[in-house]
Amino acid sequence: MSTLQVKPIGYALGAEVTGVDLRRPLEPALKDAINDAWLRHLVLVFPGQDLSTNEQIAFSRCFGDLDKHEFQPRYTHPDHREILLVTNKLIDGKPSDTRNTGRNWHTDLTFTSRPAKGALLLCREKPPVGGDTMFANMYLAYETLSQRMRAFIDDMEAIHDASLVKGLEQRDPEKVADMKRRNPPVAHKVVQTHPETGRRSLLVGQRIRGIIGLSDAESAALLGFLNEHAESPEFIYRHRWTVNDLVMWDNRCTQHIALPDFDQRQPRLMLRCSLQGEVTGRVLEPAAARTDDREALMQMLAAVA
Ligand SMILES: O=C(O)CCC(=O)C(=O)O
Ligand SMILES: [Fe+2]
Repeated sequence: MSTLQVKPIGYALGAEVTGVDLRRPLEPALKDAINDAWLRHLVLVFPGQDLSTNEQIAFSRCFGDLDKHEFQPRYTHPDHREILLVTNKLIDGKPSDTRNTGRNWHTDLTFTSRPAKGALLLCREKPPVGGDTMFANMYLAYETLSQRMRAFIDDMEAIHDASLVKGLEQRDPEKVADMKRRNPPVAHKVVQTHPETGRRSLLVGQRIRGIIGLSDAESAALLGFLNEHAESPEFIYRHRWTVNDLVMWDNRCTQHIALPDFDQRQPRLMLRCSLQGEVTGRVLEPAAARTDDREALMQMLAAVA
């Protein structure tokens, strides 16, 4: 316990945590210290953690119930539903469908009514260069907006849509259809309040179809501004992976993007546990999921708003 060290590694967010062996059960005081550091730094990096899948699952469970990944059940570890495989390696002789996971700025599982509380991603194999992941602090993104803008967006709801996940066209169409069927569009508040810290943050990203109650043009302009603001370099920590880094992010106040800046022939293998979050969104009419006609969709949404 006394050896736990937390060292900031980014200006906006991110800290490296050393002096702890995550293979061993955590004492309550150590767990609390890690949780406090997590709430303060939003992204924790634990280097040199050579964890088995069971050990990763056990450590992750210290921070909440684990998602069984029902939103996309076909991408999990064959023996552990709690582990999502994010990899470009061949699976059953075919290119993995998760090889392009996270290629646009997003907060995990906002295309469900229950976005993740957090996630713990373990790097097992990585290309010699590139394949970094960037994280952005969404408290700062919110707090640096003008008071007028904050008041303007306060009650707004955005429509998050699984079909806007980048790179779906490169995946198995049948699995994509299944994922879309399971995940009709969902409305989430643009401004979220963190259940533990009470701080407000911005929930935007590139998986949003529009803002309820605004015209297409208004929606596009506002989302364009908010996304550009949220992606400002001063809010970002960029993680350059080393094998056996475990990175744990608070998904309630951050967004992230996995960069494709590496040789795709080089293996990259990441194992993810997702912490189950609270229900913060409302599922929209199933009919909304079926139409591609934007005008009809907006009318339908206006009717339910
Ligand atoms: O592969 C990565 O670096 C992150 C992918 C991602 O978005 C995720 O696992 O949630
Ligand atoms: Fe993600």
